[in-house]
Parts: sequence; C-alpha cells; structure tokens
Amino acid sequence: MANACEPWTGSDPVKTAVAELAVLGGEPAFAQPLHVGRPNVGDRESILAGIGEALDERWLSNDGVKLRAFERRLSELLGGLHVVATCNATLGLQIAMRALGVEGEVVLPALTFVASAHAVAWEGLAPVFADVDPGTLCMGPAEAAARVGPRTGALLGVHLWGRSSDVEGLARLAREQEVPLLFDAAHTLGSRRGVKPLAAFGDAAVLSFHATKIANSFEGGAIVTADAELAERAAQMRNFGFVDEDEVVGLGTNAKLSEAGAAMGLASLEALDGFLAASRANYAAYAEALAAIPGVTLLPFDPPEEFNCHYVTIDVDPAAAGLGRDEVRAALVAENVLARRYFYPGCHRVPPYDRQPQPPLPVTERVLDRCLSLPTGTAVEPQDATTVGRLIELAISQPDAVRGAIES
Ligand code: T4K
Repeated sequence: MANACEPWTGSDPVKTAVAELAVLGGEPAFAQPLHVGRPNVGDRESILAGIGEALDERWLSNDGVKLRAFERRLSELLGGLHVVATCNATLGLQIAMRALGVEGEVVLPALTFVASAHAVAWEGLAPVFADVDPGTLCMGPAEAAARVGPRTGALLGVHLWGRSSDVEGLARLAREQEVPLLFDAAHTLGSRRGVKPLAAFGDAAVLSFHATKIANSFEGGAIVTADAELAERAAQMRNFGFVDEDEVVGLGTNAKLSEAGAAMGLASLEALDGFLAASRANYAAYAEALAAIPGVTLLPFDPPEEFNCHYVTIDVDPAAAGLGRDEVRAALVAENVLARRYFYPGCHRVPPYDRQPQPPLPVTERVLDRCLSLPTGTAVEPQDATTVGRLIELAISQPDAVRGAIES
C-alpha cells in the first residue's frame, strides 16, 4: 500500500539518541503528519466507475442500485443478517433505538465517542453512564447492572476499538430486565467473536462507515439485525417513514446513504481483506516495538486475526514510564505523529451530560487519563509503527529531559 506519510529522509531514519527527539530540538521523524484515522481507500477505478455509473443513470440517492448492492454485500459478510445502510452511524443508532421502541433511560458506557451518548439524548432518552470492565474496557454486565433501574429502557453496549464486550453477559442482563440490547458496533467491521462477526450480537448493532473507519463510504453507517420486521421499520424511518410513493406510515427522518457513498462503501468492502492485513501488520510491528518499554502496554487483540486491529491503543502508566500520557503525546506530536486521546474526556465530562451528577467511574477515568491511540491503517507502514515505537522508547528513556522541554 502507498504510504502517504513520507518518513524522515535524514541519514538515520530511526533515531538512536534522545537528543535527536524533535521535542529536544531535533528534526521531526516524519516530514508529513502521521494521522490516526487516515482513510483507507479501495480501488480508485472501481470507486470512480461506480460514481460514474450513478451519474450516467442519473440515480443519485433513494434506494438506488449501489445502495442495494452495498447492503447485499455487507449482509453476505455478516452471515446473511438484515442490513439497513444509513448516512452515518449516529443516525443509525437513533433509528435503531426508535425502531426498537426504546423509552426512558439507556445504560451505556461513558468511555465511548460522544456520538453514542448524543444519539440517545437526541432521541429524547436519558443516557445513564456505566463504568467499563478493566479487561475488555467495554461495559460488561456487572457495570451495566449497577446502573439499571425502573426507568431503564435499553442497554447500549459499545465494542470499544473493535474489541468485544461480554455479549453473553449483557444479553443475559437484558433478558432479565426485559429490555432490548443494542450495540454500538461502529468500530467492529472485520472483528469476530468466535465464528460470528461482532456486529451480529444484540437485538441490533450499528456499524460506522465514516472516513476514519476500517472501511468507509465517505460518511455512512449500517443497522444490522436478525429481526426482519425491525429492519423493515428501520428502513422506513430512514426514508421519512415512506412505504410507497405517497404513503407515510409513521415518523421518519432522512438518513439515506447516497449512491456515491454506497459506491465508495462497495469498493471498501471489496478491499476489506487488504485493509485488515495492513492493520494487523501494523499492530504486529507496534507489539514488537513496544514490548520492552516500561510502563507502556499495547492493548491486546487476542488473537489478532479475530480483530480488525483498526485502533492501536496504548496504556501509559506514569509511575512506571516516568512520563504521563499527555507528555508522551506531546513528544510524538513534535515528531509529526498525531496520536489521539480517544475518547478523552469521556461522555460524562462534556456538555450536556456534565451537568448531571455522575457516579464514580474509576476504570473509565483511569483509561481516559492513560490511553493513547496511535496511527495505523493503509497510510501507515509497519516500519512507521516501528519508528513510532522507537520514539516512545527514546522519550521514556529520559523522562526528565523530555518533561523539561515540554514545560519550557
Ligand atoms: N460510535 C462510536 C464508538 C464512534 O467512534 C463513532 C464515530 C460513532 C458512534 C458515530 O459514527 P458516525 O456517525 O461518525 O458514522 C472521528 C470521526 O468523525 C467519527 O466518525 C469517529 N467515531 C471518531 C472516532 O473519529 P474526530 O472528531 O476524531 O474526527 P477528526 O476530524 O479529528 O478526524 C480524525 C483524524 O482522521 C484526524 O487525524 C484527521 C484524519 N482524517 C479525517 C478525515 C475525516 C483524515 O486524514 N481524512 C479525513 O477525511 O471523529
């Protein structure tokens, strides 16, 4: 895959001495920014041909052939489940909750992208934030049960960074409480739990096909469910509630994916195996480069071939590393490595949710203070990952010098 981010072309591309760190005045290791979330782009000719066909047909949206082909292909990849493509995952989540008839409170983790909470609140429902399990970093049944009450209308699990929640435990709790279980599966395309795709769990799950995801349709999402009637209701809601040319059966919105988006999505699905291979190769390179650095732990994908490895996230233990997460990040940013603090500061700490009293969320707080997502995807080569690992190692080898430079 072509690398859009040229590595530093000095005499020694991998730095060997602390004094070479950019934060201490050296040249940045990368001439161009290395982003988290650089889009994976499938076969350009098939993308442009697909968009060209839509233009030739003058059929640009509203249940076109590209949309149907995209939904069919995604359904095949997900073992034949019903798929309702949407213009993004946020509206997909909203529609899924509405189609499930959710009322009252929705229990979800605070450790997620703010869209999960906003989708709940935008539907007039009340988000109730739960902590996450220290192993999975996803809300598990114990954390959810601690926040369930008489007004609970649904559980919304999040498979954070494409790693699996305890789907069986959450399903058990949802059954006991007689509420639906929905999964925000935005990060999961290509991840499995055993033989099943991760998006196949719950009463419904919602994938994101945003530009930053492993496979994208520029913007896009998809509601996935085994329930044909639920899928039908969701498809109606996506298109203003229409079931026929002039028959509206209920409240709907406009959450349609355009034909250009569907063409991009189709090309992305065709290229998915290559995207997965690139992510896993980068993950392996990071694992090797970071293995011996004190205080830095790469979150495991165990085994990597079951996970898409699309988010590479490290935990920085300041006591053992000598530097905090934000200092490591500052050192990387100076090198043009734009590492991200996903999902700092947490949903519970941003408006409008920060106005509600929140229970202690100790695991969530720890993760939000210590985790850092590193660049990966097809715009990053394994050798870049090795370089990034080396930069972290160098910074941590001289924490006082690095901290002093950041503070000055
Ligand atoms: N649930 C979860 C758990 C999610 O993570 C998300 C979205 C959703 C639900 C909602 O899905 P959608 O409704 O979006 O389908 C980005 C994305 O906008 C967002 O979709 C995604 N999660 C989130 C994790 O990442 P930001 O605020 O980080 O975006 P931004 O503009 O800072 O871009 C991220 C990085 O990607 C930057 O370094 C630049 C780079 N980038 C981005 C775009 C769009 C590019 O290089 N090229 C591009 O075209 O939210």
